Amino acid sequence: MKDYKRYTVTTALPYANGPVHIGHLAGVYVPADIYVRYLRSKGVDVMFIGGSDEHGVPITLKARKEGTTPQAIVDRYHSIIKKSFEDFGISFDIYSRTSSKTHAETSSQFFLDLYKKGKFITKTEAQYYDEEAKQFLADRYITGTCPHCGNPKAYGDQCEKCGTSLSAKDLIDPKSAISGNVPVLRETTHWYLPLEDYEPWLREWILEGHKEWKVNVYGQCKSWIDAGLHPRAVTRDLDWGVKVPLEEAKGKVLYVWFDAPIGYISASKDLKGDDWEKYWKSDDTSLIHFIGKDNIVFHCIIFPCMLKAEGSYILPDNVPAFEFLNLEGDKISTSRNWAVWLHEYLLDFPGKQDVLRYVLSANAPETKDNDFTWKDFQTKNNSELVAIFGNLVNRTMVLIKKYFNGIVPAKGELTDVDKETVKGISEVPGKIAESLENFHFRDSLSEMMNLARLGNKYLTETEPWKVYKTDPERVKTVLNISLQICANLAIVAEPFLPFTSAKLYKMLNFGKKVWKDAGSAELIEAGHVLAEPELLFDKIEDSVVEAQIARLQETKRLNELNAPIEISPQKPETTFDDFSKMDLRVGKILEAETVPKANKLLKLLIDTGIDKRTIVSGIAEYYKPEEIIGKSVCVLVNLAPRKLKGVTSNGMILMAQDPKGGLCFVSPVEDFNPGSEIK
Ligand code: B3M
Ligand code: ZN
Repeated sequence: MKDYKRYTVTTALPYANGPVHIGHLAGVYVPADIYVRYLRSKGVDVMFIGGSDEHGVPITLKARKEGTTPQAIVDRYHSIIKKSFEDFGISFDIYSRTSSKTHAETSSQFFLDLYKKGKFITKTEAQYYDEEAKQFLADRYITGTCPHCGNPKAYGDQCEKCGTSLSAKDLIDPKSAISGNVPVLRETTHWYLPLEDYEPWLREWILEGHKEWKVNVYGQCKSWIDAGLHPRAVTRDLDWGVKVPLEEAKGKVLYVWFDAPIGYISASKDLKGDDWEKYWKSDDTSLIHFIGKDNIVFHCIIFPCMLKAEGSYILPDNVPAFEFLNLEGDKISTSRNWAVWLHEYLLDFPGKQDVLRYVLSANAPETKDNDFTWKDFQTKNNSELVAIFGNLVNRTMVLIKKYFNGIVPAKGELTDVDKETVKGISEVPGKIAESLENFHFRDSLSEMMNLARLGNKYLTETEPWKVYKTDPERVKTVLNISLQICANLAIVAEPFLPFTSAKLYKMLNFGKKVWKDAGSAELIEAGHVLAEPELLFDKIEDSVVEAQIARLQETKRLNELNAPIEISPQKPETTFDDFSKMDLRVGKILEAETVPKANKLLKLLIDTGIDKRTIVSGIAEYYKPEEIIGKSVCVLVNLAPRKLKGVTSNGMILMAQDPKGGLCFVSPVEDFNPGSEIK
């Protein structure tokens, strides 16, 4: 790690069009928070920036869908997101928002500066326009088929299926996301940053100068640069966003990806006042962006080109972008509600922030996509946090209370095991630090847990609970050393498990220490009085995770029911007379049984109101006989009798097709008496 005087650490600003889920946490906020807490513990001057991205089409689309204003949407989600981050212990120095006044000023000034320096070009071009909505269709306002992978739901700026960044005119069969209409082309003028001018510089700065960046990040940058860079529009014809500060740009706003990263700067101004500049313009500051992999190009190419064009800013020193976290084997999706939402987790698991922080760090999608499952969540809690970390602390605290009344005993002469353990303690902080400084969060977490493992191994080998009967002096040394391990854990676990660390400090009755104190076996003096032992973690029962799994299964069921279906063409016209020849009645199922040698059929006895008759229906795959008795159904009663597998069927039950090709009854909403007519 180079010796920087200070750090500016930013996290991608989540769009305020929905709450935050575990994918966001695992890929951005948890690792960033770990990193920042570690730096603070080292005594480094660090500024930790977060905030909501409140502009852009995702917000206006959501508002339109809900029949409300973009402002109402961002107000709602900004407060949910901000509060859930706070409750989860993401320790931002400021959590700002891009609808703030400072941001409007900062971003429009930034645009003006580049404009005055002649850094933009303008282009007048035909762009898609929705004549009904009277609006240009930027970015997500237009959907169509991706030319690369054939995904029929690609957006005008990106295909979420194959990850390719697109421009609206690449889409096959474009449609307006507002009206569904086929758009027309209309001329409009926009301001562009000519990225191609920066290519030689980008090659030198990234491809030559930042070979240490993560492989996925470096690789994406290289393929962008090698594919050839093009002018990038920085304005849009929209009415939600930061107004373009030029007379000739009425009705235009800054492109959301132009204003959003400037949000990091605006937030810094709000936080630091006049002192903000050294965090952005001083070479002894390290700028680090934590982001997900879909944001790499914006943070590694476009924003740096903006900063370079302006000229007085530092550039990112590293951009540790993460891959994606899946949930129970499926891609997390806001629209399909396939997610674990942070604000809901906090309600369902009060006081268990650290369990989720732990599981997400252990499964951090550092180098490849990874999967979160509730079973794994339970296992990591029960067999790691409870059985390793919690167990060490609990045994140590309880034994000191039992044998020494909660007063820390003094060490005597050290045996070989003791010496080895003390040496082990001294090595841990360095190992954790090295991994953290290289953004290897999973390794650093397991080094932290190795300290707890060391403690458990030590207790197992020294067996103080047995030895006490014969040699209480020896037990003093053992418990002193294992308590020193607990004290070390309070320090080194803090970045990962801040709530647990705080509890542990309290139990140890121990003033807060810093990173450089860790590694010592002399942290707590003999004679020090401990507070009451408490459990740090408790077991998560099967029923708790099963409830979460059941909830996801219900989501999946609903998604399948609402899945888009192939619509068959309308049949040729019929007449009212033809229709009224059919005698349709409400009927009640009185009996149901399977038909021998016909696994698709059920033989039903139906009360039609007119009579009680047998109808054979091809529904055995969808219903069990016993579950349908007593159900009201719709029956075509005057259908000519037919013989099916030897049984005569006197009518037909009406069925609706479900999206998976299955069938379900069409039933009257209220439970009418059999015989009532259907017209
Ligand atoms: N809001 C995109 C996203 O949430 C965007 C990040 C902005 S960071 C300046 O993926
Ligand atoms: Zn695609």
